[in-house]
Amino acid sequence: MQTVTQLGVSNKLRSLFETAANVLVLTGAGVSAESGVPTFRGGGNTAVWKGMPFEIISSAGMLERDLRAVWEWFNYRRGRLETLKPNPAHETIAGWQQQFKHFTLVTQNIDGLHQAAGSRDVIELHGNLWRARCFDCGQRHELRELRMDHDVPVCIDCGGHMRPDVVLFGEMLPPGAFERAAHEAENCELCFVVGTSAVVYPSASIPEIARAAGAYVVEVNPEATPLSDLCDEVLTGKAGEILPMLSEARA
Ligand code: BV8
Repeated sequence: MQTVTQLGVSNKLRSLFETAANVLVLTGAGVSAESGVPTFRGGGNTAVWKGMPFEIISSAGMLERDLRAVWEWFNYRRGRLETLKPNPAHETIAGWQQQFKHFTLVTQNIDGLHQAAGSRDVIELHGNLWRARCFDCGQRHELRELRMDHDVPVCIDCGGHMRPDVVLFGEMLPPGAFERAAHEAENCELCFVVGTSAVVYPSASIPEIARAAGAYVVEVNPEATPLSDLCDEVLTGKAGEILPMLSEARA
């Protein structure tokens, strides 16, 4: 594993960045940190809501226990996101979609900032907090379109109560999302892992799959993670600074 500061990248990565035809990027909360979105772990951040740790308030059990509290938690987060914009990391990744012959963006984030930066066909492993899903008929609707019943959105199609269209702890990922991401990871030459603490599974296994299939895996993070030792190269620093620098190196 080569560890280089954010002042330079290895010749191997520089040349791969020039020639790669199949690239995959996996992002986590760190890619949105410079947009002002709080991360969940690391850097002294431990997301807590009314005394409940993040892994509790964002768990499947809470839906039965207190659906209104879950909606209060997600409404609070959406409120904080309303004014936030994509940062240079999101924008650079959106540009890579046109730059490489075959490009896949897989995100653990639910904030929608990759799409706001112009990324298309994003594989959202953990859903999206701007959408709701009906408990009864399963329909998904943009939250902005829905009326509320005692703080809980009501399905336009069947009138049933809805939940955030987000994967909570203890829940399966959206059907096909992980499988598609794993397939792309098995076929990519170059895999970037940007802004994730790599502790949440099965998402954190995507770079492991890429590495096992022979991809060159590059981590972009100010801190070391459990994944760092598996990576071929670690670029230590902020995504909003390193990713544009990488693109300039190619230009
Ligand atoms: C599953 C949506 C199968 C919600 C999230 C018991 C029962 C069931 C399952 C489990 C169990 N015990 C463990 C599990 C597995 C569990 C898991 O992995 N738990 C962990 C905590 C150990 N996984 C699951 O439950 C998954 N489902 O396993 O299904 C199953 C089902 C039933 C029964 C058995 C098995 C579902 C996981 C999805 C949970 N939902 N989010 C919400 O947001 O409210 S996960 C949550 O963590 C977010 O999505 C987030 O994206 C994700 C990962 O976190 P990161 O993105 O990495 O963010 P983090 O803050 O941790 O790190 C930020 C990083 O950025 C840091 O490294 C930091 O240094 C860096 N950084 C900071 N600034 C910058 C930067 N990097 C670059 N630039 C910067 N400027």
